[in-house]
Formats: sequence, structure tokens, C-alpha cells
Amino acid sequence: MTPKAVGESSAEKGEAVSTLLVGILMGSDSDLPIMEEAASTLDQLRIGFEMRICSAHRSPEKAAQYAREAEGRGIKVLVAGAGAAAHLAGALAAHTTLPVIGVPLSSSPLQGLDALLATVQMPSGVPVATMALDQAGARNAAIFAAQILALRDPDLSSRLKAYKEKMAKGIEEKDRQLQTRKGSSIVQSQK
Ligand code: RP5
Repeated sequence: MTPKAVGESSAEKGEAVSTLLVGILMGSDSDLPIMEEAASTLDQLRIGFEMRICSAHRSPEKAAQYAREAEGRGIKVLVAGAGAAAHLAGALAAHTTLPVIGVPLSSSPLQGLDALLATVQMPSGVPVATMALDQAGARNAAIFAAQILALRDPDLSSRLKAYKEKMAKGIEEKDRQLQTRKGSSIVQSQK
């Protein structure tokens, strides 16, 4: 698969995007619809990324090589999404000292419990920061990567604060809309 252009849609909006900082990997193209959530979140935060497909089981040499070369290419954080016997994040972590964030996916008949356990249960000495399943996990992986990068990037830290404030405002707006329905028994019931 051709790597996704770094920060494509931010660039289209004329916003400055950082150089390549995050590698998003996934075990199969069937994971792409979910892992796009990580990409779009990084894009919103104007963080440069690339997306690649490589499998811990089907293309183990390619996965190892990617992990070994990532730091030298300037990448700072790896995000890995996989389903079923989800060993991709762990297999990458075996070959790099970059932080690896794992996103377990519910693509299998076991609906993600297999992927969750395979991702989170790393042996002592080789950590993988494991997120929630599916879209929430993919989005959180991007935010977590941003939080790591923001430790040395005050501008990104400000963008993250703005991102959180926007989220809080969104919840406040939803509550405001709910309160306009006061009087309805769905919202309030007092005997
Ligand atoms: C895993 O197996 C992939 O990460 C994917 O979630 C799952 C199914 O892959 P496909 O059979 O759809 O390629 O390795």
C-alpha cells in the first residue's frame, strides 16, 4: 500500500503540518476503516504520519524491518492496530525502543477479547501501551501519541489543550440541548 501523504487534509486546508513523526501500522487492509480514526485525529492535531500495512504473522520480516528503521527515519511513536491473535504491536516493540501504542481490533469471531489480551499481555521488559478496542482506541492512540510528542513541543501542547476544550464544549452543548427538553419525562421525573 502506498503510504498516506503526511497530513494530507491539513495541508489542503493550508495549515502547517509537522514532518513525519508517527507510524500507523495495521495487520491487514481490513483494519483500515478503523485505523483511519487515528490518522484523522493526528491530522486534526497537525502531526505528520504515515500508514502502512504489515503483519506480525504474514510479513514478519517487513514488520521487524519497519520497527528497526523507524527511529532513524525520524519517527517518534508507533501506533499498531491488529485483530485476532494481535501480535503486531508486540512484534514491533521487540525491535525498537520507540514507544509503541497498541490498538486491539474486534475483527475476529471472538470480537476483540483475543486481540485485547494479545496486545496488552506483553512480557516484562517489552511494553506496549494498550488502548481500548476499535475506534475509541484508534482515536486515543493518536491523542496519546500527541501527548508524548507534546512533552517537547509547546505548540502541540497548546493544540492538545484546545482539542480538549473543544471536546468539553461539545459535551456542554449536548447537555444544553438535553435541558431544552426539560418537562419531558425522558429528561426528568419527580414524584
Ligand atoms: C489480523 O487479522 C488483522 O489485523 C485483521 O484484524 C485480522 C483479519 O485479517 P484479514 O483476514 O481480514 O486480512 O492479522
